[in-house]
Amino acid sequence: MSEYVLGIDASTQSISAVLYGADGPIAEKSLNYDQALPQYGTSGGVLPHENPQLVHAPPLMWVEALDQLLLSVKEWPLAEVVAIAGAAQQHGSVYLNGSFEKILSGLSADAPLHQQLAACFSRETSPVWMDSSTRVQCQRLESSVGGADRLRAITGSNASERFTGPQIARFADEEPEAYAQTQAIRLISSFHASLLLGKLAPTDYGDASGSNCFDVKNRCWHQPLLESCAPQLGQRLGRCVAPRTVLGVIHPYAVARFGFSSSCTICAWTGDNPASLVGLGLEKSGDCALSLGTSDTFFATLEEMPRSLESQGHVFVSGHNKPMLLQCYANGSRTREAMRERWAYTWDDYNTVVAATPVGNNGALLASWIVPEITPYIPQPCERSQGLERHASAGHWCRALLEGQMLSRRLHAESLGLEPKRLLITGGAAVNPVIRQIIADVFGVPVTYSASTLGSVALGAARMAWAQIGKPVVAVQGSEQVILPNKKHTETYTQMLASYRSLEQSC
Ligand code: ADP
Ligand code: XUL
Repeated sequence: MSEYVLGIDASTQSISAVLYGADGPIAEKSLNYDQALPQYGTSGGVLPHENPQLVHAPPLMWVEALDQLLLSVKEWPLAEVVAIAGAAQQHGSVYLNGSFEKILSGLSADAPLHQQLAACFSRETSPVWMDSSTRVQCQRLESSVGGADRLRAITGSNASERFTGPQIARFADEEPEAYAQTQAIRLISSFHASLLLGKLAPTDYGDASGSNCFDVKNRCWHQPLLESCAPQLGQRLGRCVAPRTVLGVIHPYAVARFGFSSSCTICAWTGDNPASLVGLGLEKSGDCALSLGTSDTFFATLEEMPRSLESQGHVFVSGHNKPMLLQCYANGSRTREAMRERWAYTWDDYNTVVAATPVGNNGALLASWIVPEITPYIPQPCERSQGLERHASAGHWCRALLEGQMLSRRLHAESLGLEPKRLLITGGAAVNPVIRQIIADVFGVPVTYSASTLGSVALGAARMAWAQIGKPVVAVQGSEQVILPNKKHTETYTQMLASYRSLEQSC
């Protein structure tokens, strides 16, 4: 009998699964939340809100999506899947009442998961990583340990609005009764793992490190930080474990409903970035990647904990259980999409007009943040341009957005001391050849891109499960493209960095 594993990616806009075996990935399947489950009213996987700082999603939608995805892959040899690992968008939290574990353990395989779990939430919506409404709670957290530097030294991050600790603190502050009725809180990753395990699953170090309550050096919750977020928070969050720890065997519900073997094991789920790092094979210290998903993230593997950290970078625990450095940009793909929609273009139209404008845009620059930005910290949507009035064609605007975004990625990576020798790129927008070339030219290094449609997050999760069952991971052959930088273009961009920095600082 063959052996397979499954890797699942519960991302911001969609959920995907990859079937993986001795020769690497075999099949993949994706479900987009907005398209497949329009009844939840999400746009880009989140609930529209008039306040741009409040960004939530319905956890019941994630439950239904997981159920539908696994039903849709029933033709895969699920009975031969020996382990499942997964990853989810980071930081978001799911609030469960006292009935969750009881209902979960008694599920009937004949009814959809979401119908049976509908009454289990003590909070109907979950804040996700795009939420930036917790400034007050962030300040409180910093002062609870004696300031920003101390918090960064313990947790590897500045107090960050989207992080799980400040998000829970705001809920406890504003809805103390609902908080009191919350028996358990899980990260989106450990919530999904719980559904497959049939009981509350622990959170892995990778996702715990995005909470502002985790001691990254000692790999454990930091009790005083938990307490300063909300009463008895440690009890509600449960324990945390090393990435890909085996949590137990799969829920009998999933055996009966989807056809898994009853001996299939469930590994701890992690965050999408820690898993993506594994999927991209970033093992050597200094290997860097730029992921162009809903968020853009720039990340690198580290051998050791850095001694000090610039305020806009985070140290997380990677899927390899090593430190990783990460910067996150909230204005990634959806901001590029907004520019495309402004001119009613397809991506091909977009690329055609960009190709017809000169590299460097005759010095015209744009910094556009349609949602509050994380790197740099910009609390409200804002747009700043320079020289675009003189070059007001669609091509100039479309190019200016891409060039501005990538100049920003280089500027902030350099501020963390990250100067890659080569850069791996991944995420939905990495399919775009114009974007790939601009990245190579702005950074002045070869860019490696895997032309396989497979996302690095689901692949990373699958590789974590595969390694967990003691098998060697094979490199995917033949689908890699290398995009070389054009030296003249790199010079142009290097000269533009200072002007871009001033533009960014003017917001
Ligand atoms: P996430 O994992 O955060 O849900 P993905 O990595 O799946 O996101 O990326 C989805 C994004 O990819 C979409 O928002 C879309 O704008 C972007 N995208 C898809 N195709 C292209 C393209 N040809 N050019 C630029 N962006 C694209
Ligand atoms: C990382 C971050 C995002 C989310 C969604 O800190 O907030 O990258 O993980 O992808």
